[in-house]
Amino acid sequence: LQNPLWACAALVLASPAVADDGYRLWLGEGATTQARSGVEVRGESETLRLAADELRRNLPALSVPVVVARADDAALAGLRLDARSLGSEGYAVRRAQVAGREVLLVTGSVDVGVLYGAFALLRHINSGGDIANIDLASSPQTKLRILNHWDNLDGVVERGYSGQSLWDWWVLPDFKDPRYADYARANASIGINGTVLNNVNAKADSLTAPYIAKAAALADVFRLYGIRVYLSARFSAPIELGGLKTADPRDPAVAAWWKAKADEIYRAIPDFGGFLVKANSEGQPGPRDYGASHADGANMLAAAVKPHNGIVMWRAFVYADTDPEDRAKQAYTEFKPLDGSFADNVLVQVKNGAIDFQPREPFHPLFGAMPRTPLIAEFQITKEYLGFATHLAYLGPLFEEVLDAQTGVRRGETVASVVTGKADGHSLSGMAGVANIGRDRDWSGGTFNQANWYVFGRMAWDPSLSSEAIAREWAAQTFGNDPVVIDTVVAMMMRSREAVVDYTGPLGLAHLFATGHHYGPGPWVSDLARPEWNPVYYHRADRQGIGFDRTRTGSNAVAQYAPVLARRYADPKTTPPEELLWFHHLPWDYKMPAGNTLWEEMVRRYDRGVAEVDSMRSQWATLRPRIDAERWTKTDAFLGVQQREARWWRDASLAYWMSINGLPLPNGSAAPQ
Ligand code: GCW
Repeated sequence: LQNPLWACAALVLASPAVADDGYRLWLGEGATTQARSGVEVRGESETLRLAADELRRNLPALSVPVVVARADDAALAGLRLDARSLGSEGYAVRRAQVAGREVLLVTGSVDVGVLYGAFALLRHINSGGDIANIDLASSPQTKLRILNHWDNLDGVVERGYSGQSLWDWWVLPDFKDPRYADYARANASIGINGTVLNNVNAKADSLTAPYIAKAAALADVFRLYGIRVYLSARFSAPIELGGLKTADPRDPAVAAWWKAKADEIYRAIPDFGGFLVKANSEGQPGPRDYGASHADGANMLAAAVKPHNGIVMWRAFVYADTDPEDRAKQAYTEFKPLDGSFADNVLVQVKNGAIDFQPREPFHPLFGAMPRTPLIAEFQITKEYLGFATHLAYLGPLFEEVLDAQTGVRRGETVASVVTGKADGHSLSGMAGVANIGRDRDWSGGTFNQANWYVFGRMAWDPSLSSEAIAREWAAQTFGNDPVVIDTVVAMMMRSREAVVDYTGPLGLAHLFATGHHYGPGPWVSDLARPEWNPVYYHRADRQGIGFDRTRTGSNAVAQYAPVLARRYADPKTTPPEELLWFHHLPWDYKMPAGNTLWEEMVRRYDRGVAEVDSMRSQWATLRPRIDAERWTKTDAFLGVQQREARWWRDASLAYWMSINGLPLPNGSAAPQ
């Protein structure tokens, strides 16, 4: 071992895995040294070829040949595959006799379904599955599985924590970065089929000819992976670009301008998906500026894209600085009466909760309240309120909690059943996720953030999948099939979001963040011009108590839920502790079910959150010999940041609460006295 070469070799042998900079995401090692399986493609299609290439590159040697074909291929006629039972984009992977040979068949009703099948097979193998009795079949439960990029045309990503925008507008459309295909491939591997390229805080420029050409270049790359391009539309564009005096949706000249604009876009992008609109919210223009309704605005745009089979996703995230009503109530108040008045190619896009992507919110009361309108649920994958890219917070349990919530409208009706369209028989349905993707080498600013992109796609495909099962598949594909790594990583992930809730805002507290950037604690902030932007608006703490009274004695937001839930939320005794202070203003010495006081319980939870982060870091430390140095080190450093900042959150918050309630720290608290 004197020879430096030997020393090198010894180091390589000792290291658990090849260096991994995270670029390959969950798409695995991809470089096995075994002989490749024979993969045969039937049919001429770029997408089928991509599916076959994926398998050639990434499948280990198998005992049978693999056949990649669409379900309507003549050679599969004898198999009596029912294309309809595969669903419109579904797949099947199973052993079959094709042209007299025993093969492993990867099929789907359409080309992209076959590609989804190829990825399902890889997921199965990489999670330790075998092919002896393989029988995978699935079809998506929602029609639109769509990323929302809050990417500005200058490259800045609003609420993005992983670098500049992936879209290099400057050199598009001439240069198509090969990374765009990698992006599309990653999305296809989890079933995502749409992407809104630009920020909902939209600039009209994105609808000019040069930007349409750039979007078309991206669409050309994404199309092969089954991904459609959409654009956020600025409602006042007819004024800014068209020189009109108004953007009033009832003005025929305005409607004509949008129609011509839609036609222009469709000439460049024949399968353009449609528009996403943020109107009359946080300073964005909209139909309300002219006394027209949100339905008037949405329907006018819907008419423009209708001849091309386009859709409009119209956001319900509205609240006005002029409205003294509880912010949590405003979207419902505005949209519920419009149910039934939207065109059939409009979806109303509703955030998971009524305020704004907090670490925990009760589900949005609009779910279940607009049966005649397809609702698309909007989740935030980027962690604006959960510690940006550094804090580890797996969002699967958050998505799952919302999707599984009973609306109380009808027996068995859940948010998921509304979002899939099943509850009310809508064929349009979908889930939108605000992307956490940027130009960082590892795409999402850290390995565990990739899991949030992953779980969004998987749950949009099938909201009944469990967040834990998805965490397991992600971990196996990301780190390899070492059971110790998988068990440890999954255990860390599954408790991580609750830890963030505990140290930032336990018991249903919300919006306590430092204002503007939303990083770190700021429950004391009270000086912003708009009252509902100040944390004090949300917690309402005083010497006697804390919490937002949303019962009849307060804003009565509880009445926006179905009666069975409204009753439950009206009484602190029947409100889940996790949502207690969201709905109630309670005295500091309110008795909790366990017999301790509200104050004692709050402190206990802050401490619990801090302890959980300590435990995540020591669990991660045990994995050091089993994970490549590059990814291990970055996560370890991030967990160090999170340990420090969980304490910052707890200590600053408690010091502030104590300055209001005058109470001492309960015995046994780990917080500094
Ligand atoms: O969460 C808030 C963000 C804004 C965002 C807005 C929205 C795009 O702080 O940055 O704007 O929500 O969803 O429209």
